[in-house]
Amino acid sequence: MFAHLQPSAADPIMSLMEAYLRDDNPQKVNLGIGLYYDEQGNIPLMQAVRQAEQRLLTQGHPHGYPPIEGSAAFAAQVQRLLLGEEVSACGLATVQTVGGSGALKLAADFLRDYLSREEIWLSDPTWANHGAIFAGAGLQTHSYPYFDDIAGELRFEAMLECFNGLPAGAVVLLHPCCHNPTGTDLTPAQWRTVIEVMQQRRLLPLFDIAYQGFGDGLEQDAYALRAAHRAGLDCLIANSFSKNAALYGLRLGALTLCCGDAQTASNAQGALKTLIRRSYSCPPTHGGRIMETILTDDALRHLWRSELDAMRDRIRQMRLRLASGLEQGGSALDYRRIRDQRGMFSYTGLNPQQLETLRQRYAIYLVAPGRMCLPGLNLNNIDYVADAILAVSRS
Ligand code: PLP
Ligand code: TYF
Repeated sequence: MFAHLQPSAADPIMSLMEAYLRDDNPQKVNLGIGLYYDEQGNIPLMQAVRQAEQRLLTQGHPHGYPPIEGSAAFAAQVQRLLLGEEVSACGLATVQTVGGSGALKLAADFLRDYLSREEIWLSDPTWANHGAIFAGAGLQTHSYPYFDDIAGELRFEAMLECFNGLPAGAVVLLHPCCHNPTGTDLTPAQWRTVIEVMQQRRLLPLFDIAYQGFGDGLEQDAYALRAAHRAGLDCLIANSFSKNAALYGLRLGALTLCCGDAQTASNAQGALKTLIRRSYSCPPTHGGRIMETILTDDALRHLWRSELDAMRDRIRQMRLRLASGLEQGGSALDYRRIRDQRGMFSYTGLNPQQLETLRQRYAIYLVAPGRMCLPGLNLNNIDYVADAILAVSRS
């Protein structure tokens, strides 16, 4: 029955990680997969998460089934985090999902089955899994101009021109902060322009926010979402707690629909529940309980935010130090990209040959084409990495 199956292409980011793990060079550096590592090179267990887990363990929760949409208290906290402390739940439908990826897959099913959408526009470039998730759900994927890798700049005018030419109702996926893979974001003024175009052209934004807190802060990174919501734009928001609470393996995210009025939101919630029920029935409970515990307790919420601030600051320090090493060493690479881009990633502009040499000669792993995951840097390896990049990119 299964004998006709052929080997599948491996996920390029995961394969790179495996190659890194197999590498026996003691100086190896992993700047590939999008994970936050601390100064010691470990995935952190945040103190806020540890304390919430201890509290949950003391309380003792039997492992019954949660509601199909996850807990209502968790959903209310997600809405505050995304749309601001004072947001009214009226007009919003939020469901807990299996990570940010689960939110995107649920959004794809909803767009296809309930809004009869057959297409979606993704930024060029974008996270590779976007194409796979939407195509896998039967939508045709198109791209809109986003980043010029030669000039190292956002293609803002070309992007607007594309949006202006889209048919009414077209779905556009936007990264509100910390664009993956380029690290290049829109300014608040550019977001306001995009939102105006979305309104005029009656486009439907799907915001994918997987790195809230890693750009300029939890509030600042939500600018686009809040501006769209204030403008009364209907939209979808997929968010993830994988990175900003380091809950990767617990698979926690949410999908929120901004629907305008309470009746529409209630109908939308019903549609999402139907889609969840028929695919995996209900979400896992533990991650949602942890985040609900943190976000509903002032002290834990404050602790989480301060830990996230420290993670963001550490990445920033690594950016500044690497950029200044490259500048002082006379690298031909545009060090300003590393310095100025936001979030976990930099699109360095390193070419395939340079990437290959970094990997073969120095055991330094980046994702093609030239995406560096900054948190893989720490005080023990940053000078080694700077010297290696200088060696492959001296002018
Ligand atoms: N969206 C983007 C842009 C991402 O980079 C990621 C993961 O890295 C996700 C969504 C999905 O996150 P999760 O691991 O929570 O499924
Ligand atoms: O872009 C990245 O590196 C992250 C991590 O199947 C990741 O998205 C990579 C592959 C994958 C899931 C997460």
